[in-house]
Amino acid sequence: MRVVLVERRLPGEQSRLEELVALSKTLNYEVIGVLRQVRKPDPAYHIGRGKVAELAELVKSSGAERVIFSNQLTPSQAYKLSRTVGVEVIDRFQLILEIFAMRAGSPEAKLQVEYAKLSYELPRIREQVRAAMSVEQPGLMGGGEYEVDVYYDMVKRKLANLRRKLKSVAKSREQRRKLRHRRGFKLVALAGYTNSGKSTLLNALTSAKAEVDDMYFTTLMPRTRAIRASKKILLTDTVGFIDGLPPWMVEAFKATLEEIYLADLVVLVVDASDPIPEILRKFRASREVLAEYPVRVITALNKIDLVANKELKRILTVLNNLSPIIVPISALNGTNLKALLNVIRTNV
Ligand SMILES: Nc1nc2c(ncn2[C@@H]2O[C@H](COP(=O)(O)OP(=O)(O)O)[C@@H](O)[C@H]2O)c(=O)[nH]1
Ligand SMILES: [Mg+2]
Repeated sequence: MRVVLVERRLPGEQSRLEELVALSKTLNYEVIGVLRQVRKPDPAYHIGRGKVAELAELVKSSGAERVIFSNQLTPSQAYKLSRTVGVEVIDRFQLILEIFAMRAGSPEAKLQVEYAKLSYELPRIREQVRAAMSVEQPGLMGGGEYEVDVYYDMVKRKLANLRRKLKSVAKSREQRRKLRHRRGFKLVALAGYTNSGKSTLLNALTSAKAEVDDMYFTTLMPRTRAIRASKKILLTDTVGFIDGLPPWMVEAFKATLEEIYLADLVVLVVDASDPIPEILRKFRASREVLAEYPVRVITALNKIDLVANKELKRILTVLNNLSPIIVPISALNGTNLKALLNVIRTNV
């Protein structure tokens, strides 16, 4: 899908566009245009009217099928924007929810993501139905209110239903873990921030043909493959860590990390090309998430092809104080992957 990204910032505010590009790529979207504006949010369109016109023009000329805002949009802003621009307009949170939906493997994860999605979309749906009704019946104040309420109630019932189902599936998690252990496979999960190189590393350590010949794993964890060196060690990709998730999204995020709960070992992939303070911040945040799981963690310091030797030494010195096992690698160039495999083998 071809998409245009938009970001509005206050003067001095940090940009999140780089992350938005990485998130879009996770969904295989093709970013064909980017618009930026520095200003306070406009109540009606979030960006200024001139910028809206520019956006509409860009969408038209580029044939973009979707617009993704880096900022959170109110339901009415999203509705007005998509009416003016002519294609669907979503925000960062909806994009992340789509990634979660793609990544959700277990029944629990699927339900959690659906629940978060519906909760977020409920006010948006209300806005759309209401606007559609008032267009059909101009001048009729409060027209369509009844239909809006019927629809709203239906979604709410669906949410209540999902809550009930969630309670019952949570129990089966422990059973799945036990079942997996009895099969004699070892499971290694790749964790880390979006764009750190998890998928690249998965591809480097496994061959595309080595799909796991076991229905249990292929249905529960679609991105799980046997590593080349050993058929009994399975490697699985997980959803990337993302900064600044709102509280209502946290359950859905955790549910999509199910593989980590099931894993015997986690390889935390860290992007060495980030500035050192950023490496440290992400490393600490990742360890905090992982601390909730009863699983051993080793660190793969990735993209070392992008840093000078001296810089690499500094990073290793800093991280060595925080993590006992760190393996510097380049997933892209295949550097030091044998060493990583050895460390994996001795730690599963
Ligand atoms: N230079 C360099 N780039 C890498 C390396 N590993 C991954 N990348 C690039 O980093 C980007 C994100 O990689 P990806 O595997 O999709 O990250 P994920 O979001 O963690 O799955 C891609 O453009 C990769 O080509 C590496 O070792 N060196
Ligand atoms: Mg990936």
